Amino acid sequence: MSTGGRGCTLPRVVGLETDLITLYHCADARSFRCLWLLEELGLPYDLRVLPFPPRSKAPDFLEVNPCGSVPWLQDGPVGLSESAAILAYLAGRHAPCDLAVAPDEPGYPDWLQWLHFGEASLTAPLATMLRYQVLEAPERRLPAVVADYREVFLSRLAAVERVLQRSDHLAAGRFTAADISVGYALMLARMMGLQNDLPAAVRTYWARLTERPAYHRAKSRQKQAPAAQQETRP
Ligand SMILES: N[C@@H](CCC(=O)N[C@@H](CS)C(=O)NCC(=O)O)C(=O)O
Repeated sequence: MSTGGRGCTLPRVVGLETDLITLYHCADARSFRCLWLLEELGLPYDLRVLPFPPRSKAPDFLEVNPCGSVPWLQDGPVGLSESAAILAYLAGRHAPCDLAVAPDEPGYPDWLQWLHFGEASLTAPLATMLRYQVLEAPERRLPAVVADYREVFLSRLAAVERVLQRSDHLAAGRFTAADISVGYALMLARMMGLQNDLPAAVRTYWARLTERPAYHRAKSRQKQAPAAQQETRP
């Protein structure tokens, strides 16, 4: 049993502790969430940075993750491909546990909500925008779809703003993996030029998140990959 960190008495699976965690990643893709969390946790890990999109530029990766998407986290026999699930898994299983919120803490429902909101409600519309604004060939780009999903993203951000007007963090009154999940969506939104559309409380929150040393370590770690892997974006 691990006893480090707040409320952390989670059982560990025999065999996992000795295996080096491997994270398959593309620069600034959703797998950045997992990279950031690994840096927050201070765990040793092996980072494999792939060119984007891996399904065409690193086809061998399909043998690891048949979906061809990043992240892919390998921890001994455990393989996971959903970034929010990976955050919950790592934060719950690897001490210190302040980055997770335990089921018996009052902030647990909020933690689950924002952990998943960051991906399902915020990043999904941004990914649609990115596809039809940047990734598709010019003749397949759809400005109307981009405009619609921009509105969807901004309207959903109002829910985040409401929480941040009364709290510095999204759950349990402390920095947790839920902040990483939503924080990544804000990072992507800024990369897509939406920084001036973010509400004031959200901008202040983002500035606070980027003060975290682990965020900067994650940014710098992904740059240490070979130059050939740096040329692409999600
Ligand atoms: N819901 C998944 C989405 C994973 C995903 O779509 N990742 C993108 C990068 S941000 C990707 O790998 N796209 C390339 C592809 O699917 O071929 C998550 O949260 O991890």
